[in-house]
Amino acid sequence: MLEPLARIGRDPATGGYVRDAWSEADMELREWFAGEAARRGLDLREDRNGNLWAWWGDPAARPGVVTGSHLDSVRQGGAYDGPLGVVSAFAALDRLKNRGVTPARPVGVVCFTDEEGARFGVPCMGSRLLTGAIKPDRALALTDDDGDTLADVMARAGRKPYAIGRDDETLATVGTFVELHVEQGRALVDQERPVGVASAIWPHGRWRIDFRGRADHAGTTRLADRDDPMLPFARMVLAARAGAERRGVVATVGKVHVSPGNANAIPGRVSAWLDARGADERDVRQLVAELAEGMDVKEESWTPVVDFDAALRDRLARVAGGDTPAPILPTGAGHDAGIMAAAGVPAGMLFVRNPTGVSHSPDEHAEQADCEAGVVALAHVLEDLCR
Ligand code: HGY
Ligand code: MN
Ligand code: MN
Ligand code: MN
Repeated sequence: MLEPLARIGRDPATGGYVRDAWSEADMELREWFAGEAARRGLDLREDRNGNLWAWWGDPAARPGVVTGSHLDSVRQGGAYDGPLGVVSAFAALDRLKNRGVTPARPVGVVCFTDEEGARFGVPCMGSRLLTGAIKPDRALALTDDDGDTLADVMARAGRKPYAIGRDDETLATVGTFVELHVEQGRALVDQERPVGVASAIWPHGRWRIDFRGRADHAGTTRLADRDDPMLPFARMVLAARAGAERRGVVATVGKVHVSPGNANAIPGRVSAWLDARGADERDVRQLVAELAEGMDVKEESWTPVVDFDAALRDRLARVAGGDTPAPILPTGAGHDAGIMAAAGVPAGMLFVRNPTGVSHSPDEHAEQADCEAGVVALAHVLEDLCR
């Protein structure tokens, strides 16, 4: 199933994926999802926020056990972050059907919209809207690099932007949510296990920092006369690294916009995105507060720590692990499962080993045998949760 997906949104020059929310690639991914649902006779629904749900059984009768992930990607991302969870969800359903299992509860496969926030900057938009973690007005006004708002692009995609927002009816269909995901670090490699279970998601956030100066000629403007925003920007990047090291957290500046963008002119403005995360919220908050002093900083998103339900976590580890319970690990990556958990939905996660630990890059990988182990574990988990 990963194979037909592999060409959608792929940049042939790099082998990386560009799958922005509501882009042409996203539309193709949605079609793929609809096709997989139809092939299995599942009932396909798109909620008001653009999340896709494929149901085996009717969740109106009884809240279901839902699994899935997302199909969008970071820019130049890998093939597995997101898609592995959706593909494994369908494959786990197939496995249950082939074994003649008739679940006592409805089982759903979900594809959340815009998990990465690659286009509008706020991650997990689909699950945030669904659970009310972001206000519709704020979401609709977010702009992409072309200046188009979320409202614009949803309308262009034939959706109703003014219908988005907390959706209790859809939420009520989700009794339990389990997201399978490629691991984005090397813990499972170190522990020599193909499948693990998430204990927690680190608190994390994104901030926009704007540096304004005065554009001028690169050849004729004396150094002393310059107001060059690139200099405070560079100091901020170094300070973020030093502060993160001091506090034992991580900080990343992965997106910068320099305008107007002339090789032969001092820039007038530098806009940077800071991503900071860590095990302890206070450390992350202090780092950002220290960096922000005297600067034009705007918080784009903040996701508090998520501790997954301990009983469900242990149950997943037992059922997914086979003879020995699966290892339990925290993660610095954000996921829709975290947003659902924060909204009070019983939620958990399975991780599948990634041999290099690399993610958000075309080098992201998972071995076929480990993917299969993930599907088997997920099928066991679904069967157990449906009891
Ligand atoms: O962790 C992230 O950057 C995103 O939520 N996947
Ligand atoms: Mn990701
Ligand atoms: Mn992901
Ligand atoms: Mn000139």
